[in-house]
Amino acid sequence: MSAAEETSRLEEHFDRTIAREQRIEPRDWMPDGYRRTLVRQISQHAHSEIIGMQPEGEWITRAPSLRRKAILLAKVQDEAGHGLYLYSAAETLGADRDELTAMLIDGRQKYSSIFNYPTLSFADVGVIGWLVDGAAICNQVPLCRSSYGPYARAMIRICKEESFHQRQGYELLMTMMRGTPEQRTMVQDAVDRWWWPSLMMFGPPDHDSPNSARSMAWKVKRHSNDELRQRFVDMTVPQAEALGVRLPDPDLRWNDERGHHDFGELDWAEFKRVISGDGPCNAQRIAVRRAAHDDGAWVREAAVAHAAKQADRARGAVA
Ligand code: BYC
Repeated sequence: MSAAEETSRLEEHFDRTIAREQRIEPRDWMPDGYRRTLVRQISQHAHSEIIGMQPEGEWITRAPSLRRKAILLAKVQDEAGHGLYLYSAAETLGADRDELTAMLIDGRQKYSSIFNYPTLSFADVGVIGWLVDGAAICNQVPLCRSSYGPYARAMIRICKEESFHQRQGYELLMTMMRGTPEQRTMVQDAVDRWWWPSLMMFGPPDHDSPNSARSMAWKVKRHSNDELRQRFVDMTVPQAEALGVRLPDPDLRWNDERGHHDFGELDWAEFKRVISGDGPCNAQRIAVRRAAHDDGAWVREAAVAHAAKQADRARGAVA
Protein backbone atom coordinates (compact mmCIF):
# COMPACT_ATOMS: atom_id res chain seq x y z
CA MET A 1 0.00 0.00 0.00
CA SER A 2 1.41 3.45 -0.96
CA ALA A 3 1.79 6.18 1.69
CA ALA A 4 -1.09 8.12 0.09
CA GLU A 5 -3.36 5.05 0.19
CA GLU A 6 -2.43 4.42 3.81
CA THR A 7 -3.28 8.05 4.74
CA SER A 8 -6.62 7.90 2.99
CA ARG A 9 -7.45 4.62 4.78
CA LEU A 10 -6.60 6.26 8.12
CA GLU A 11 -8.66 9.33 7.23
CA GLU A 12 -11.66 7.16 6.38
CA HIS A 13 -11.35 5.34 9.70
CA PHE A 14 -11.11 8.67 11.56
CA ASP A 15 -14.18 10.08 9.75
CA ARG A 16 -16.14 6.90 10.47
CA THR A 17 -15.23 7.05 14.17
CA ILE A 18 -16.49 10.64 14.36
CA ALA A 19 -19.66 9.84 12.38
CA ARG A 20 -20.49 6.95 14.74
CA GLU A 21 -20.15 9.22 17.78
CA GLN A 22 -17.18 7.21 19.01
CA ARG A 23 -14.19 8.83 20.68
CA ILE A 24 -10.79 9.61 19.23
CA GLU A 25 -8.12 8.53 21.73
CA PRO A 26 -4.49 9.73 22.08
CA ARG A 27 -2.89 6.86 20.15
CA ASP A 28 -5.39 6.98 17.27
CA TRP A 29 -4.40 8.53 13.97
CA MET A 30 -5.84 12.02 13.57
CA PRO A 31 -5.47 14.79 10.96
CA ASP A 32 -2.91 17.47 11.86
CA GLY A 33 -5.64 20.14 11.80
CA TYR A 34 -7.74 18.22 14.34
CA ARG A 35 -4.73 17.91 16.66
CA ARG A 36 -3.87 21.63 16.25
CA THR A 37 -7.48 22.70 16.91
CA LEU A 38 -7.64 20.63 20.08
CA VAL A 39 -4.29 21.84 21.39
CA ARG A 40 -5.40 25.43 20.71
CA GLN A 41 -8.80 25.11 22.38
CA ILE A 42 -7.73 22.90 25.31
CA SER A 43 -4.66 24.97 26.18
CA GLN A 44 -6.63 28.21 25.88
CA HIS A 45 -9.20 26.66 28.18
CA ALA A 46 -6.47 25.58 30.66
CA HIS A 47 -4.95 29.07 30.62
CA SER A 48 -8.42 30.53 31.33
CA GLU A 49 -8.79 28.38 34.42
CA ILE A 50 -5.36 29.39 35.73
CA ILE A 51 -5.68 33.11 34.94
CA GLY A 52 -9.29 32.85 36.17
CA MET A 53 -7.97 32.22 39.70
CA GLN A 54 -6.79 35.82 39.91
CA PRO A 55 -9.95 37.99 39.89
CA GLU A 56 -11.58 36.01 42.70
CA GLY A 57 -8.28 35.13 44.40
CA GLU A 58 -7.79 38.81 45.13
CA TRP A 59 -10.73 38.57 47.58
CA ILE A 60 -9.54 35.59 49.64
CA THR A 61 -7.84 37.78 52.26
CA ARG A 62 -10.77 40.19 52.28
CA ALA A 63 -13.68 37.72 52.47
CA PRO A 64 -16.26 38.99 55.00
CA SER A 65 -16.39 35.82 57.13
CA LEU A 66 -14.53 32.57 57.74
CA ARG A 67 -17.29 30.67 55.94
CA ARG A 68 -17.03 32.85 52.82
CA LYS A 69 -13.23 32.58 52.93
CA ALA A 70 -13.34 28.76 53.11
CA ILE A 71 -15.81 28.57 50.19
CA LEU A 72 -13.76 30.96 48.07
CA LEU A 73 -10.49 29.14 48.81
CA ALA A 74 -12.06 25.83 47.76
CA LYS A 75 -13.42 27.36 44.55
CA VAL A 76 -10.13 28.94 43.53
CA GLN A 77 -8.34 25.65 44.26
CA ASP A 78 -10.85 23.83 42.04
CA GLU A 79 -9.92 26.20 39.22
CA ALA A 80 -6.24 25.28 39.62
CA GLY A 81 -7.30 21.62 39.41
CA HIS A 82 -9.29 22.28 36.22
CA GLY A 83 -6.24 23.90 34.67
CA LEU A 84 -4.17 20.85 35.54
CA TYR A 85 -6.64 18.32 34.06
CA LEU A 86 -6.76 20.38 30.90
CA TYR A 87 -2.98 20.76 30.55
CA SER A 88 -2.78 16.97 30.98
CA ALA A 89 -5.37 16.52 28.22
CA ALA A 90 -3.27 18.79 25.96
CA GLU A 91 -0.18 16.70 26.78
CA THR A 92 -1.92 13.58 25.45
CA LEU A 93 -1.82 15.34 22.07
CA GLY A 94 1.95 15.81 22.28
CA ALA A 95 1.88 19.40 23.56
CA ASP A 96 4.60 20.39 26.00
CA ARG A 97 3.31 21.99 29.18
CA ASP A 98 6.32 24.31 29.57
CA GLU A 99 5.89 25.51 26.01
CA LEU A 100 2.16 26.15 26.58
CA THR A 101 2.95 28.23 29.68
CA ALA A 102 5.57 30.16 27.71
CA MET A 103 3.00 30.85 24.98
CA LEU A 104 0.53 32.20 27.55
CA ILE A 105 3.10 34.45 29.19
CA ASP A 106 4.41 35.75 25.84
CA GLY A 107 0.88 36.48 24.62
CA ARG A 108 1.09 33.92 21.78
CA GLN A 109 -1.94 32.04 23.15
CA LYS A 110 -5.21 33.47 24.36
CA TYR A 111 -7.27 32.97 27.51
CA SER A 112 -10.88 33.92 28.12
CA SER A 113 -11.64 37.62 27.72
CA ILE A 114 -13.74 37.58 30.89
CA PHE A 115 -10.75 37.47 33.23
CA ASN A 116 -9.47 40.84 32.05
CA TYR A 117 -12.10 42.74 34.03
CA PRO A 118 -11.51 43.91 37.62
CA THR A 119 -13.30 42.61 40.73
CA LEU A 120 -14.28 45.81 42.53
CA SER A 121 -16.38 44.48 45.42
CA PHE A 122 -17.22 41.21 47.16
CA ALA A 123 -20.46 41.09 45.16
CA ASP A 124 -18.25 40.45 42.12
CA VAL A 125 -17.32 37.08 43.66
CA GLY A 126 -21.02 36.13 43.69
CA VAL A 127 -21.62 37.46 40.19
CA ILE A 128 -18.61 35.57 38.81
CA GLY A 129 -20.04 32.38 40.31
CA TRP A 130 -23.51 33.05 38.97
CA LEU A 131 -22.81 34.51 35.53
CA VAL A 132 -19.25 33.47 34.65
CA ASP A 133 -19.50 29.91 35.94
CA GLY A 134 -23.08 29.82 34.59
CA ALA A 135 -21.81 30.75 31.11
CA ALA A 136 -18.94 28.29 31.48
CA ILE A 137 -21.38 25.45 32.28
CA CYS A 138 -23.56 26.34 29.30
CA ASN A 139 -20.51 26.23 27.04
CA GLN A 140 -18.86 23.21 28.63
CA VAL A 141 -21.67 20.70 29.22
CA PRO A 142 -21.80 19.97 25.46
CA LEU A 143 -18.00 19.57 25.52
CA CYS A 144 -18.52 16.46 27.70
CA ARG A 145 -19.57 14.90 24.34
CA SER A 146 -16.58 16.27 22.48
CA SER A 147 -15.06 13.76 20.05
CA TYR A 148 -11.63 13.73 21.76
CA GLY A 149 -11.77 11.28 24.69
CA PRO A 150 -9.38 12.90 27.21
CA TYR A 151 -10.99 16.34 26.72
CA ALA A 152 -14.55 15.01 27.04
CA ARG A 153 -13.68 13.05 30.19
CA ALA A 154 -11.92 16.03 31.81
CA MET A 155 -15.01 18.13 31.10
CA ILE A 156 -17.32 15.77 33.02
CA ARG A 157 -15.51 16.38 36.29
CA ILE A 158 -15.00 20.07 35.57
CA CYS A 159 -18.71 20.59 34.88
CA LYS A 160 -19.69 18.93 38.16
CA GLU A 161 -17.44 21.34 40.03
CA GLU A 162 -18.60 24.33 37.99
CA SER A 163 -22.20 23.54 39.01
CA PHE A 164 -21.18 23.85 42.65
CA HIS A 165 -19.41 27.13 41.82
CA GLN A 166 -22.49 28.50 40.14
CA ARG A 167 -24.70 27.63 43.09
CA GLN A 168 -22.32 29.13 45.63
CA GLY A 169 -22.32 32.38 43.63
CA TYR A 170 -26.10 32.46 43.44
CA GLU A 171 -26.42 31.69 47.16
CA LEU A 172 -24.00 34.50 48.01
CA LEU A 173 -26.01 36.94 45.88
CA MET A 174 -29.30 35.76 47.42
CA THR A 175 -27.84 36.45 50.86
CA MET A 176 -26.68 39.92 49.83
CA MET A 177 -30.07 40.71 48.23
CA ARG A 178 -31.73 39.92 51.58
CA GLY A 179 -29.27 42.28 53.30
CA THR A 180 -28.96 46.05 53.45
CA PRO A 181 -29.81 48.53 50.63
CA GLU A 182 -26.03 49.05 50.21
CA GLN A 183 -25.54 45.32 49.66
CA ARG A 184 -28.33 45.25 47.06
CA THR A 185 -26.68 48.20 45.29
CA MET A 186 -23.36 46.34 45.27
CA VAL A 187 -25.00 43.32 43.64
CA GLN A 188 -26.75 45.41 40.98
CA ASP A 189 -23.52 47.29 40.22
CA ALA A 190 -21.64 44.01 39.81
CA VAL A 191 -24.36 42.61 37.51
CA ASP A 192 -24.22 45.80 35.42
CA ARG A 193 -20.47 45.42 34.96
CA TRP A 194 -20.30 41.63 34.31
CA TRP A 195 -23.38 41.00 32.15
CA TRP A 196 -21.98 41.98 28.75
CA PRO A 197 -18.50 40.51 29.31
CA SER A 198 -20.21 37.22 30.30
CA LEU A 199 -22.03 37.12 26.97
CA MET A 200 -18.67 37.66 25.23
CA MET A 201 -17.31 34.44 26.77
CA PHE A 202 -19.16 32.50 24.04
CA GLY A 203 -16.89 33.97 21.39
CA PRO A 204 -17.52 36.04 18.26
CA PRO A 205 -20.86 35.82 16.42
CA ASP A 206 -21.16 32.76 14.17
CA HIS A 207 -20.60 34.73 10.96
CA ASP A 208 -17.29 35.96 12.37
CA SER A 209 -16.09 32.72 14.01
CA PRO A 210 -13.30 31.29 11.81
CA ASN A 211 -12.92 28.02 13.76
CA SER A 212 -16.55 27.01 14.38
CA ALA A 213 -17.48 25.23 11.15
CA ARG A 214 -14.41 22.96 11.20
CA SER A 215 -14.66 22.31 14.95
CA MET A 216 -18.34 21.41 14.65
CA ALA A 217 -17.73 19.08 11.70
CA TRP A 218 -15.11 17.30 13.84
CA LYS A 219 -17.57 17.32 16.78
CA VAL A 220 -15.02 19.09 18.98
CA LYS A 221 -17.69 21.78 19.45
CA ARG A 222 -21.31 20.62 19.50
CA HIS A 223 -23.11 23.97 19.19
CA SER A 224 -22.28 27.31 17.65
CA ASN A 225 -21.23 30.34 19.70
CA ASP A 226 -24.56 32.13 19.08
CA GLU A 227 -26.65 29.07 19.97
CA LEU A 228 -24.93 28.76 23.34
CA ARG A 229 -25.11 32.51 24.00
CA GLN A 230 -28.88 32.37 23.39
CA ARG A 231 -29.23 29.35 25.67
CA PHE A 232 -27.40 31.25 28.42
CA VAL A 233 -29.61 34.35 28.08
CA ASP A 234 -32.78 32.23 28.20
CA MET A 235 -31.51 30.37 31.26
CA THR A 236 -30.37 33.49 33.13
CA VAL A 237 -33.36 35.83 32.74
CA PRO A 238 -35.63 33.92 35.17
CA GLN A 239 -32.72 33.57 37.62
CA ALA A 240 -32.24 37.37 37.56
CA GLU A 241 -35.96 37.82 38.24
CA ALA A 242 -35.83 35.43 41.20
CA LEU A 243 -32.81 37.30 42.53
CA GLY A 244 -34.45 40.69 42.05
CA VAL A 245 -31.75 42.23 39.85
CA ARG A 246 -32.09 44.05 36.51
CA LEU A 247 -30.04 42.85 33.54
CA PRO A 248 -28.55 45.98 31.91
CA ASP A 249 -30.03 45.56 28.43
CA PRO A 250 -32.99 47.73 27.34
CA ASP A 251 -33.55 45.42 24.33
CA LEU A 252 -33.93 42.27 26.43
CA ARG A 253 -37.44 40.86 26.00
CA TRP A 254 -39.24 37.56 25.37
CA ASN A 255 -39.98 36.86 21.71
CA ASP A 256 -43.01 34.56 21.47
CA GLU A 257 -42.44 33.79 17.81
CA ARG A 258 -38.84 32.66 18.29
CA GLY A 259 -39.50 31.09 21.68
CA HIS A 260 -36.36 32.86 22.96
CA HIS A 261 -35.35 36.17 24.49
CA ASP A 262 -34.21 38.90 22.12
CA PHE A 263 -31.23 40.83 23.38
CA GLY A 264 -29.12 43.82 22.41
CA GLU A 265 -26.01 43.88 20.24
CA LEU A 266 -22.72 43.17 22.00
CA ASP A 267 -19.85 45.67 21.74
CA TRP A 268 -17.67 43.57 19.43
CA ALA A 269 -15.04 46.31 19.22
CA GLU A 270 -14.54 45.96 22.98
CA PHE A 271 -14.34 42.15 22.62
CA LYS A 272 -11.64 42.46 19.95
CA ARG A 273 -9.68 44.94 22.06
CA VAL A 274 -9.80 42.67 25.11
CA ILE A 275 -8.77 39.49 23.27
CA SER A 276 -5.91 41.30 21.56
CA GLY A 277 -4.39 42.29 24.92
CA ASP A 278 -5.89 45.72 25.54
CA GLY A 279 -8.55 45.04 28.19
CA PRO A 280 -8.65 46.72 31.62
CA CYS A 281 -6.52 44.05 33.37
CA ASN A 282 -4.63 42.14 30.63
CA ALA A 283 -1.20 43.50 31.57
CA GLN A 284 -1.78 42.89 35.28
CA ARG A 285 -3.03 39.31 34.76
CA ILE A 286 -0.01 38.34 32.67
CA ALA A 287 2.43 40.09 35.04
CA VAL A 288 1.03 38.14 38.01
CA ARG A 289 1.19 34.86 36.06
CA ARG A 290 4.75 35.56 34.95
CA ALA A 291 5.84 36.38 38.52
CA ALA A 292 4.23 33.15 39.83
CA HIS A 293 6.08 31.19 37.13
CA ASP A 294 9.42 32.82 38.00
CA ASP A 295 8.89 32.44 41.74
CA GLY A 296 8.03 28.77 41.24
CA ALA A 297 11.24 27.98 39.29
CA TRP A 298 12.89 26.50 42.39
CA VAL A 299 10.01 24.04 42.84
CA ARG A 300 10.40 22.78 39.27
CA GLU A 301 14.17 22.53 39.68
CA ALA A 302 13.78 20.66 42.99
CA ALA A 303 11.31 18.22 41.39
CA VAL A 304 13.74 17.50 38.52
CA ALA A 305 16.65 17.02 40.99
CA HIS A 306 14.50 14.69 43.11
CA ALA A 307 13.48 12.63 40.06
CA ALA A 308 17.15 12.35 39.01
CA LYS A 309 18.12 11.20 42.52
CA GLN A 310 15.32 8.59 42.54
CA ALA A 311 16.41 7.33 39.12
CA ASP A 312 20.05 7.07 40.34
CA ARG A 313 18.92 5.11 43.39
CA ALA A 314 16.80 2.77 41.25
CA ARG A 315 19.81 2.15 38.97
CA GLY A 316 21.97 1.49 42.07
CA ALA A 317 19.41 -1.00 43.36
CA VAL A 318 19.41 -2.91 40.05
CA ALA A 319 23.26 -2.95 39.73
N1 BYC B 1 -11.95 35.11 25.00
O1 BYC B 1 -13.44 30.94 15.90
P1 BYC B 1 -13.78 31.21 17.32
C1 BYC B 1 -13.97 29.15 33.53
C2 BYC B 1 -10.86 33.51 20.27
S1 BYC B 1 -12.83 29.31 32.24
C3 BYC B 1 -10.75 35.03 24.39
O2 BYC B 1 -15.23 31.28 17.66
P2 BYC B 1 -13.47 28.76 18.83
C4 BYC B 1 -13.70 29.74 34.83
C5 BYC B 1 -10.69 32.08 19.76
O3 BYC B 1 -9.83 31.35 20.60
C6 BYC B 1 -13.81 28.97 30.83
N2 BYC B 1 -10.60 34.57 23.13
O4 BYC B 1 -13.01 30.16 18.25
C7 BYC B 1 -12.41 29.84 35.29
C8 BYC B 1 -10.12 32.32 18.41
O5 BYC B 1 -8.75 32.72 18.53
P3 BYC B 1 -7.53 31.87 17.91
C9 BYC B 1 -13.10 29.06 29.55
C10 BYC B 1 -11.72 34.14 22.51
O6 BYC B 1 -12.31 28.15 19.54
C11 BYC B 1 -12.15 30.49 36.48
C12 BYC B 1 -10.86 33.57 17.94
O7 BYC B 1 -11.28 34.22 19.12
N3 BYC B 1 -13.87 28.25 28.66
O8 BYC B 1 -14.97 28.57 33.32
O9 BYC B 1 -14.14 27.93 17.78
C13 BYC B 1 -13.20 31.07 37.19
C14 BYC B 1 -12.05 33.25 17.06
O10 BYC B 1 -13.09 32.57 17.80
C15 BYC B 1 -12.98 34.17 23.10
C16 BYC B 1 -13.37 27.70 27.56
O11 BYC B 1 -12.24 27.92 27.22
C17 BYC B 1 -13.09 34.70 24.40
N4 BYC B 1 -14.26 34.78 25.05
O12 BYC B 1 -14.62 29.12 19.90
C18 BYC B 1 -14.49 30.94 36.75
C19 BYC B 1 -14.31 26.79 26.82
N5 BYC B 1 -13.88 33.69 22.22
O13 BYC B 1 -7.32 30.75 18.89
C20 BYC B 1 -14.75 30.26 35.57
C21 BYC B 1 -13.66 26.03 25.69
C22 BYC B 1 -13.21 33.37 21.12
O14 BYC B 1 -7.99 31.40 16.57
N6 BYC B 1 -13.54 26.82 24.49
N7 BYC B 1 -11.92 33.64 21.28
O15 BYC B 1 -6.38 32.83 17.90
C23 BYC B 1 -14.51 26.99 23.59
O16 BYC B 1 -15.61 26.51 23.73
C24 BYC B 1 -14.18 27.77 22.34
O17 BYC B 1 -12.76 27.83 22.23
C25 BYC B 1 -14.79 29.21 22.31
C26 BYC B 1 -14.31 29.90 21.04
C27 BYC B 1 -16.31 29.12 22.27
C28 BYC B 1 -14.33 30.02 23.52
